[in-house]
Amino acid sequence: MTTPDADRERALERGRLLFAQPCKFLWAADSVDQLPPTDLPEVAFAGRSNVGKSSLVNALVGQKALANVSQTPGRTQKLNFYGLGDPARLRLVDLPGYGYAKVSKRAVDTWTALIEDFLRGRPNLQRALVLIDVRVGLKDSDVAALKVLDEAAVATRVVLTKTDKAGAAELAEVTAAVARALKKHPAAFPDIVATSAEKGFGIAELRADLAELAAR
Ligand SMILES: Nc1nc2c(ncn2[C@@H]2O[C@H](COP(=O)(O)OP(=O)(O)OP(=O)(O)O)[C@@H](O)[C@H]2O)c(=O)[nH]1
Ligand SMILES: [Mg+2]
Repeated sequence: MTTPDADRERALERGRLLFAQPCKFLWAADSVDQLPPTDLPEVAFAGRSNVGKSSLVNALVGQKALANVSQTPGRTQKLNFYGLGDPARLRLVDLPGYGYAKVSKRAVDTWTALIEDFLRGRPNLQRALVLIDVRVGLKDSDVAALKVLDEAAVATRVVLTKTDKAGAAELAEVTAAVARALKKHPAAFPDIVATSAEKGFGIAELRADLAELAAR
């Protein structure tokens, strides 16, 4: 008989093994006409500019500089596709940030439309991760993204980022507030993953979660 602990250990091990495989940059798209084929399961990293999407991709795959990271919001300007595994079994899609960026409003509007089109119309999108900075909390632009994902019925995991910057009380408060808001979003799982790309918190759990989606 297996115990829940043994199941959890096995899931963590599957995650560790998958993310220990090579991960390579495949493709960057700045329009939905340029997307790669839909032959592999994909996970999208969505969230406001500067929330830590590219940093989380790097932490998951254990590479420092696969995805471009910057202090200036608006670093990632295209949909960047990475292939995990050799041969690839899962694609990670690092999206531009929505909500705000230190670029023109027109650029933000163009990216927002691109991100929404992608999230709505990608048949092999198995999971969206919506990242929320623990020091910023849930904003209107996040709620708008969660609504798009509800409408498209994309299974969504909310991930808190930069939790190394928050104390335990703040983390618990933000987690509870976000969990309350998620009750209105049927596509979102109720469980929230707290992460720090910097300190490695929550990375093993998230790897285990995503390993469930990889092609066999
Ligand atoms: N303290 C801390 N800082 C982080 C963490 N993750 C990311 N950062 C910092 O946050 C800033 C933005 O990180 P990015 O990964 O570029 O964020 P992004 O969401 O990809 O940003 P855009 O591509 O501009 O939308 C950088 O200065 C990172 O070093 C974390 O876990 N802890
Ligand atoms: Mg980025």
